[in-house]
Amino acid sequence: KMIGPSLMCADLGRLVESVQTLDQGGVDFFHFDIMDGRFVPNITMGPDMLKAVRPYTSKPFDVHLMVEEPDRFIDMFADVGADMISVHAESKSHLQRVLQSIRDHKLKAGVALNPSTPLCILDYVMDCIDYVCLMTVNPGFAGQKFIPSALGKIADLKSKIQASHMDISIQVDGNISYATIPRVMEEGASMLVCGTSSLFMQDVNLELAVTRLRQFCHQ
Ligand code: S6P
Ligand code: MG
Repeated sequence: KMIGPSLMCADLGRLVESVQTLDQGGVDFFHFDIMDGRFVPNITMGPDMLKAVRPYTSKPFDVHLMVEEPDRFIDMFADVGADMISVHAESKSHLQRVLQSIRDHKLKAGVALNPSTPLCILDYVMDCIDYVCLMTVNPGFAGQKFIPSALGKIADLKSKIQASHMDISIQVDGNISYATIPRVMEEGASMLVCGTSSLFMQDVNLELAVTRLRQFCHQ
């Protein structure tokens, strides 16, 4: 199972230090939440942040674009060292076109789905994607509650992927905690985006938190 810290949940005043601790702690990728204040009612990180921390780890950078027009930002994030980019199916961009443009940059392409969005939206792009980011909360904020219907959706997505014979990973994002990890893993999730629920907790230091989480996920 792959662990990817959601860096918007880190102590941004000590971002480099946190990235180094997580890198040494053995995380598998870093998840960057990019928002435009339109697709979701919040604003977080931008390309300069990726650029600033890129020298401190060689782990893959996963960019989650929660923006209305993702096609406008692919070049921008490819240039600052993204390795994989997910775009929301609910955005205004032409989905197949933007996925192809991510792959044209030789990056892994993902589709992110809001909790209420049906899986059939993936029907005709299964051959264009490397991963699906299933939101298990509504996008926009850290610290929200897990939406229970997401569990059945992971299982349905797993069946869909098997039927397609494609090599597509299932990423889950939103309230991924010690309580929800065993359940999402059982349904077929292999990439866990970890935020305030499992890694960035007020009373646990980051080094300890990452060690514990890795042990838990790999036992
Ligand atoms: C939400 C964003 C996520 C969160 C993550 C936070 O808009 O896409 O990546 O940062 O879910 O984790 P938690 O444990 O606070 O829900
Ligand atoms: Mg995210």
